[in-house]
Amino acid sequence: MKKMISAMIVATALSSAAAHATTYNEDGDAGHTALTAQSVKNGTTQIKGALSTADSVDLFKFKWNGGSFAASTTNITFDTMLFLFDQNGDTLAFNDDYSGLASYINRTLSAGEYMLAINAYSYNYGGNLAGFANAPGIRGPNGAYTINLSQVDSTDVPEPASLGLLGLAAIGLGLARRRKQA
Ligand SMILES: [Ca+2]
Ligand SMILES: [Ca+2]
Repeated sequence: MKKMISAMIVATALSSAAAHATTYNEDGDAGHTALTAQSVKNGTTQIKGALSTADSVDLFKFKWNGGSFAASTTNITFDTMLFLFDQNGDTLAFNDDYSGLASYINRTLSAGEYMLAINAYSYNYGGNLAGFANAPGIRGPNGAYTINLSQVDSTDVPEPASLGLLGLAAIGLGLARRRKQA
């Protein structure tokens, strides 16, 4: 019974994520630090936003259950660059031009929380997230963008109905089983 309950929880979480693939629209203007990054919602496969002269970097947080992760820019009107950071702000992947001026990154990641940044060529980010602290106004012709990405697994602010499922999925089956025994 315990195993069945755990299996049902995982199956429900997975089917829920698959069925609700969605676009995350930048809320106002995403910042360029871990504190001002925007958390994309569960199941997000596409981010739509814009770079402005006021903040030339947009940063998004997401959780990942592990495995191959990919992100690419499309529908762009400027020369994009993509950065993938770990929780410490260290750069895991970077790409400027993969197809024309569009960017593409692909990296196998362990489970955890990551940050994805987009900006316009050719801002010198300084090798890690901290380099964005001095992000100046405009570094090229900014504008709207779309980022296609592997469906992210979770979010910092999930919907109430899915909070328990996501929490259990993140904690892992072991703890979930212990809770069921308690
Ligand atoms: Ca923005
Ligand atoms: Ca580019």
